Amino acid sequence: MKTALITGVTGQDGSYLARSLLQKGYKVCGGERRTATKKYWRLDEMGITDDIDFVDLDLIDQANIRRAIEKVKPDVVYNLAAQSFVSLSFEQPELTSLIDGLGVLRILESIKQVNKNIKFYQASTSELYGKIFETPQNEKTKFWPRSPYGVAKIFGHHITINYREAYDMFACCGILFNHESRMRGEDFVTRKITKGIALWKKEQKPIILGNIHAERDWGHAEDYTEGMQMIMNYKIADDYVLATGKKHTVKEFLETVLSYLNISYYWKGDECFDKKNNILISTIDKKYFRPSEVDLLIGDPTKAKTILGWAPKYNLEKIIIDMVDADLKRYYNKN
Ligand code: NAP
Ligand code: F7E
Repeated sequence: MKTALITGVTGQDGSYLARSLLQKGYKVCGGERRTATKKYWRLDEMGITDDIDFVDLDLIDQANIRRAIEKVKPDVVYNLAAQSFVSLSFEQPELTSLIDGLGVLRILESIKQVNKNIKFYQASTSELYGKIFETPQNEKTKFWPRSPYGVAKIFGHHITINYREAYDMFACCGILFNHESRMRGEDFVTRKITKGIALWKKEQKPIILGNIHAERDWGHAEDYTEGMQMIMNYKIADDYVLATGKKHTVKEFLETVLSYLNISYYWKGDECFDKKNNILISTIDKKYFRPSEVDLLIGDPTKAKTILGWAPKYNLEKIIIDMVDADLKRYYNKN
C-alpha cells in the first residue's frame, strides 16, 4: 500500500484528491494546521474524514514539516496547502509569502534530508501569468504575476524545478487554471455567486461583486485532482498546464447560474435585476476590486493532453449544476 501525504487536505483540492487516492487504495495522511475549531466540512460531506490519518503540519514551521515527513514516511507528497485567496494576499503579503513561497522550500528541504526518493507535487497556478504575454498561456509563456500571491507562487514554482534539477528529485509543478466545485471556499467569486443566488431566491438580498468583466478559464476540481495524479504517475518529472482552453467573464458565470435557475434578468450598467419584479440581483462595490487585477486567463492544456492523455470532463454548465445544486441542498435542504 502506497502512502500519500496531502498538505492542505481540508481545502477544496485536498478533499477531492484524498477521496480519489483512497478509492485507489492509498493510505492517505492529511497535513492540517491545527486551530481551535476543526475544519472538516468538506471531508465530512464526502464521508471520508475517518479514513484519513491526520498529522499536524504547518507550512511556516520547518521542524514541524520535517517531523511530519519522518512520521508519515510518504511515497508521495502533494503540496496543496496555501493562503490561496488572491485578494487577501494584498492585505497579508508577508504571511502569504511565508506560506506559499518559503513553505514550498521547507517541504523540499525536509524531503531532501529525510528521503530524497519521496515524490513531490507543487500546486502552481495560472496566477503566475498575471499580465499575460500571450493567449492562450502554456508551459513556455513568460510569467508576470499581479499579486503577492502570484509572486510567492513563482518562488514555489522555481524552487521546485531547482530541486528537481539540482538534486535529481522527482518534483513536478501543475500550473492549474481556476477550478471550482461544490467544495469551493465561499469567498471565491464562483461560490459567492452560486451561494448568493441560492439565498437570493429566498431573501432577495443582492450579491455585491467586484470586477465582473474579468475573464477566467474555469474547470472542475475533480478533473484537476485526477490530472495531478497523472502528472505524478508519469515516468518523467515535469511541469504541466491543466486548463479547459475556454474562457468566460464573471458576468457570464452569473448569467449562466440565473438561466439554470430560470430567473429572467436584465442589466442596467453593471447592475443586474430580476425581470419579473425589478428586484436587484447583483451590484458592484469598489472594495472588491484588486490593486492590480488579472483581466484574462485562458490556458492551453495541449502538453497534458498529448503526454498524459488528460482531458477535463466538466464544462461550465456542468460545473454550475454541481455547485448550484449543492448550495440549494445546503440552504433549503432541497434535492
Ligand atoms: P483552499 O481550498 O484555500 O485550501 C488551502 C488549504 O491550505 C487549506 O486546507 C488550508 O487549511 C491549508 N493551509 C493554509 N495555510 C496553511 C499553513 N500555513 N500550513 C498548512 N496548511 C495551510 O485551496 P484550493 O482551492 O484547494 O487550492 C489548493 C492549492 O492549489 C493551493 O496551493 C492553491 O494556491 C492552488 N491553486 C488553486 C487553484 C484553484 O483554482 N482552486 C488554481 C491554481 C492553484 P485550513 O483549512 O486550516 O485553512
Ligand atoms: O476571482 C473577480 C476577481 O477570487 C476571480 C484562486 O483559487 O484561482 C483563484 O484566484 C475573478 C477575479 O479567483 C469578485 O477580481 C469579481 O478577477 O474567484 P477569484 P482568482 O483570483 O482567479 C487562481 C488560479 C488561484 O491560484 C487562486 O488560488 O473574479 N471578482 N467580483 C471577484 N472575486 C472575488 N473573490 N469576489 C468578488 O466579489
